[in-house]
Amino acid sequence: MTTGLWIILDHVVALLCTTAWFGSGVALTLRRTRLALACLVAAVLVTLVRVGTVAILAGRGWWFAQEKALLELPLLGAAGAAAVVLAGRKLLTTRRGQGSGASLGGVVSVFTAAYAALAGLVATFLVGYPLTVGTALITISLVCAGALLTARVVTSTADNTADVDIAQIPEDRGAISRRRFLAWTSGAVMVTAAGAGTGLSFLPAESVTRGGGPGRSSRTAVSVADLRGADSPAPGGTVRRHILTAKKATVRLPSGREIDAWTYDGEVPGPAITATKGDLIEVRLRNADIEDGLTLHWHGYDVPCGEDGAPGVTQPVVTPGAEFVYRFRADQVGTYWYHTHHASHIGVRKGLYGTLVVQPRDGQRADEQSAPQQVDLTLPVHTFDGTVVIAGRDGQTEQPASPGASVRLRLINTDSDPHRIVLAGTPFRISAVDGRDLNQPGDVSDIGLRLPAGGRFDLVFVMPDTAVAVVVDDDLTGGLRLRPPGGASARIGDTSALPELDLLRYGAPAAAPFDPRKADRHFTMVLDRGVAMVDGRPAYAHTVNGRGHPSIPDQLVAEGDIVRFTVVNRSLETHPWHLHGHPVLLLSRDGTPSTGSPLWVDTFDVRPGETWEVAFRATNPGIWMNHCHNLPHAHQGGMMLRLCYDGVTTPFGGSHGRSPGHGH
Ligand SMILES: [Cu+2]
Repeated sequence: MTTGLWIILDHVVALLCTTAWFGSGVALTLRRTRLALACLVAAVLVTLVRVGTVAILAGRGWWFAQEKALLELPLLGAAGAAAVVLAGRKLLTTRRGQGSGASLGGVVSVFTAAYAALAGLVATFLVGYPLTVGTALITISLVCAGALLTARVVTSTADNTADVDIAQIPEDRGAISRRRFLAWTSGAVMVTAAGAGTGLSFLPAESVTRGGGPGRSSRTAVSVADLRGADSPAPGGTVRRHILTAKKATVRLPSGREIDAWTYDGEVPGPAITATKGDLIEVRLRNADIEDGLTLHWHGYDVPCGEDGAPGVTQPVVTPGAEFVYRFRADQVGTYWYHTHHASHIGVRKGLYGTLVVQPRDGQRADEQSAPQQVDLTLPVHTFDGTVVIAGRDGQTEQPASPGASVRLRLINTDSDPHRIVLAGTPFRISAVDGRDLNQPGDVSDIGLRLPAGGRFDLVFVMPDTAVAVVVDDDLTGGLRLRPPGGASARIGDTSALPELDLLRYGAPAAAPFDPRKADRHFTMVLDRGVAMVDGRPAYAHTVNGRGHPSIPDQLVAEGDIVRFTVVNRSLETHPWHLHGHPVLLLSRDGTPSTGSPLWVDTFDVRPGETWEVAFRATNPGIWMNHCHNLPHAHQGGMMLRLCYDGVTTPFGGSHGRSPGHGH
């Protein structure tokens, strides 16, 4: 069973556990002795099952179980044991026909166990990992407050009904004043503890984590504003100049449907930018009427930091009437894309994206040279109001392709959720992932491919005599059909049952350019949901190590470092993790090492319960966004932090920067 399923099962058991303890408490107060006993037995059993599920989660990784093992279970265990002793014994004697079954201690201890179970569940959902002293103090105080309040209610009810059995009110005044003193003192202690806990949780975080490496050195500072791209092409290259004007536009899709889009140049997707390796790409971005402002980020393209398009970090946001010129050499061959990085959960969704494809300089790739025809299609997949639009076309589109033609389909996921891609009708190879060629990719067929948000696959095959279909999300009414001229239409069966290809086992291994075991720095990012500050406001955030942007500490690296990330997903949603400026090498998933071709990616999908190890070499100085590419998670939810090179500063304090006062 996957860790994701164990997480869900543990939540279900925790819920059952809470219900059973509350059930027992309520039945006790209602004098339903048999029911109370049954619920108590059930509660104890479910609590024991919970110990088992937490133990299994701990086995999968301490991150998954920390607050459950250190806070929830001890609290529940203590209260539950008291309940068994105080209420259980009484209930058993009652079953044999003596007494009413309820006692003050019994009722209070059973309810306290119920509060402990509930508090644990709430702590998991609201706070999660890591457990802090503040959280622990607040939780314990709340449970104790619940216990005291219950005792108060039970005694006063018993006073009113003159029920000696349940209350066993001490008669002498001395005892009453002792009880009052005890109640006041414990109340005061609880309030203090809760206050201290709350105070502790508002303490500012460390502004920087070093990942086990040295701290900041005294080296001379470089500003990101000076880390700009080359201003001339490589010998033999040309300059590719574009002016992109961002504006709102009504775009008419082939089906006749109109969408209110935000566009680069009135088009969705924006103008395709293409180049040959060594060319200089120069893009002048102008903003006509996007009030929120925007930027251009070159997704997966390792441009110098000043060209990266992170507002408030590498440049100011481009407001209406303003412009920004991006200039860099096309040194990386492959399939990439560009999009705004400002409030991108709205901007990209509404259409501020386009494609970037760089071809090798020395003509075709070896395997494509002998082909009579070449078909090279760039296919960004985007969803507008629930409709999948491929390369600007909705519905099903057809494309002619001669038998024997060498075909390359460049699929780009410009959405925030993964897409399932099936290429039906021919065996094919995944020749590149995220723009980088794989080592000895083999032929596959009848298989589903999971394309993470922001990711790219280059699918390569020789066109057969019959039609070929690209099916997205198993929807046979849409997608793309390649058809030999005069050939029959593709007859494609249901694709939803096809298994998913595991890229970590695809292709042949090859030596890495560095030894990832000798990492200079190692950062762990535990992804979760919880209450945290996001951009100065409390939110039910998507958190990294319990915090939201911009309160997540910066990760400090030095140029030349080998850096390792452990990314753990405790939440119930997929997080496509994306580091700017560097591809990362996938090392392992859930402890199982990658055995296929080296996979250098800029986005990897961390599904619920998964733990990924990745590594990269810090060779591109700058201040880089490191975030979830589910854009609402990043920009609304706060799942975004920065990787900072030692000695690099930014003059732009803005939306992606740390809060004022944390500048460098
Ligand atoms: Cu996410």
